[in-house]
Amino acid sequence: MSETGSFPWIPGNFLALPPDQSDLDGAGVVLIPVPYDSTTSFRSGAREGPGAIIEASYGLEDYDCELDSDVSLVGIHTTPALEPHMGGPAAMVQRVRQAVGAYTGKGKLVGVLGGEHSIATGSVQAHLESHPDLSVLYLDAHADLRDSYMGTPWGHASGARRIHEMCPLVLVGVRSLALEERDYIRSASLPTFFWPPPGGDGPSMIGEILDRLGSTVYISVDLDVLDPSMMSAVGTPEPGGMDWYQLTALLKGVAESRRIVGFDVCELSPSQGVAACSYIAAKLVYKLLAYATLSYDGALAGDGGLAGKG
Ligand SMILES: [Mn+2]
Repeated sequence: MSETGSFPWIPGNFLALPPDQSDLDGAGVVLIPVPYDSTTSFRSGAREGPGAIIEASYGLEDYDCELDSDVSLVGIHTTPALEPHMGGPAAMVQRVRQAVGAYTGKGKLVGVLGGEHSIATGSVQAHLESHPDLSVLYLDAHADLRDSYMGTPWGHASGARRIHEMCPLVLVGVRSLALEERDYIRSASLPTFFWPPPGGDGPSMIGEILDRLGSTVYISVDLDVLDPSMMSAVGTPEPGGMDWYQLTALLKGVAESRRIVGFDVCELSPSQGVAACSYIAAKLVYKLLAYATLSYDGALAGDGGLAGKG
């Protein structure tokens, strides 16, 4: 070891993993930080989200009690942060598509750390190139179904609309809606699970959501799907949201019967809430990454798989 290499440096990647667990070549998972919030309309600050998630992740345990597994052993490579494109929202969506596509094309499971939720559009576009049968589970307090907002069709208020134009989409957690969005949901018969779900949040709800998804799934999370009592650090905190176990039970349910091929976790705006929010967001990224990895590898069957740990 060189003289400088002997100091106890903290690796600047998700989970602060050593090189043998974070080098690109050996990694099963690639995380792409996208510090971008240029179309945010209420409280900005999501550009600080990816850095806060990565820093908070240093405090996470690699071993996961629920899964009885150290999922970081699959190898998690964190790329440098993607520079925002100041040419406008359309150019930024295109940039995200290219960056994500560079890694999905290598067969990596890619997760995007936002940033505002509009980046999901570019990430889904890239995943569709590798998985034409993709369907998207979109978790958000808002429907994001405006055809255009504040002069652009590529902003945070239109992400779900753009995605629905490309592939099947299921909305879950919605509790704030514009009239235009309600009309679109009705005319397009778009599967939408409002929150709280009228029939309860148990297995039947998860089953109904699964019925609307294909076999290959991309999961897009706006952290405002969680209740602001636990996730206040978001641009638009909507009361009456999911709790931790409702969200993770749904994600685990998807992983048990579908192949999760990619995801994003967006809208952490750390200065708008308590410091715990960054840790919760980092933990959610790790849970999602773990569920996705276990479903992606087809490791769900048998005692060693996710299904055996329920
Ligand atoms: Mn939202």
